[in-house]
Amino acid sequence: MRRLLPSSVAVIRRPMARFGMQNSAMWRQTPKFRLLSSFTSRSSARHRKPVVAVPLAIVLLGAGAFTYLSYRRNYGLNFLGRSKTSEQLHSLIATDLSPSVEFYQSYDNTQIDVDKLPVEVAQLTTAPHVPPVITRKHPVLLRVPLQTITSLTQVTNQYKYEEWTFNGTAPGPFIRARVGDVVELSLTNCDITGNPHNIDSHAFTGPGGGAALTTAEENETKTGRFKLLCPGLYIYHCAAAPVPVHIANGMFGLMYVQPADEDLPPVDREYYVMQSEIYHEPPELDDDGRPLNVVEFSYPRGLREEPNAIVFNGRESALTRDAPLKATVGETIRIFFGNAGPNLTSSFHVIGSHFLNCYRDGDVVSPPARFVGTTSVPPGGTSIVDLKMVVPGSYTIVDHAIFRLDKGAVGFINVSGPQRPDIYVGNLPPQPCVGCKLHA
Ligand SMILES: [Cu+2]
Repeated sequence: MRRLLPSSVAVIRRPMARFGMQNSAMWRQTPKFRLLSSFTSRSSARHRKPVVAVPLAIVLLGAGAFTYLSYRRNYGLNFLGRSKTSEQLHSLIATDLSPSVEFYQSYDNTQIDVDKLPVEVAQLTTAPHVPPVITRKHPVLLRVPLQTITSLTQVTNQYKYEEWTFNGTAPGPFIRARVGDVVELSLTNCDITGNPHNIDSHAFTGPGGGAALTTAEENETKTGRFKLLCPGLYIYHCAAAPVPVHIANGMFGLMYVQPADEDLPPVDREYYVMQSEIYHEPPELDDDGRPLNVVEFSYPRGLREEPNAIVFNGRESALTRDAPLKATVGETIRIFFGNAGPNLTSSFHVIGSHFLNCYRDGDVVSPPARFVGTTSVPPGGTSIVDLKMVVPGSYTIVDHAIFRLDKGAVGFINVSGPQRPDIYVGNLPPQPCVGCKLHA
């Protein structure tokens, strides 16, 4: 009979014998058996103690109910199992994600008497400088006078190029305004080539971004008024035909529309940096057969998207030899960055630093991204980035599509101040690599 017993029973009987329990009746009286059988044996239900089973059931039921209710709430269902209405969901989205959108949308419903607004003339700056923060809390009629002028500029270390410009520089002036302002933009065409010009500002609301109202022939002035409804950093450019030629020749700049309530958190310095491409033909030869140092626009290269040069602030050495950006250890700097293109997306990056705040796409209403390394800025797009300069030295501004550094896409931020060996140190002094364009 014992031989027929399952091996598990035999296993139980061996310890029973060891503890002097010669039969199963004795074993069933032990607390250990009662505990084990409360989980495993239906026949021993009369011995089960509620001390263990009831709390366990409560915990399991509670966990199940919590999971179920969380699921319903996440999928927009109330506690009775009914779906929230679309209005309720819309209200939730508007409240949770974008509290300022409705506020700014109210601007287009508010009629104002423009002639009763205080009048100001915009303070315009050339890159890399930015006008001071606007501190007033009321809208104004903001006069922005622009002129179109040609300018023969040393765009690369090798060549000069006749740029078409707003106010004499490419990029054109930085325009700073505030939501609710009415920009009165007057465009005077002083271009002796006879080309018409205009303004398409991405900050303006209406057909063509203002182009149709501002197209000015040679020696003509056109004026338009544009109420600023949306905060953010926007590019403006000429949109006279053929548009790609006018942009490629240098007719672009940045307009920053400050939020109505208050501007971004203050920083120690603000800079204006704009990326663009230059497309040119090979130089013509002079009477002695030597190549000229002046080149002209190449439509075929523009069409093929093969720029000869990719530059910051209009020319190859704008932020290197001519005028690197400056900062001191401990300062936070803000770069208002725009990409005029006309063709290439920029992978904007500052070597050795991070974008503490990155207001992607120039969006100053949403919370910024934090500690970003590289941000993507398409042609016609912008980004605002804040950097805290912690360690002294030279920091390199690049388009991280890194072959482009050989086409001129390099700039520097020179940071002065005491060393920080606790953060950045080597066993030998720093030694830039020979011939390197990235490290000054
Ligand atoms: Cu133009």
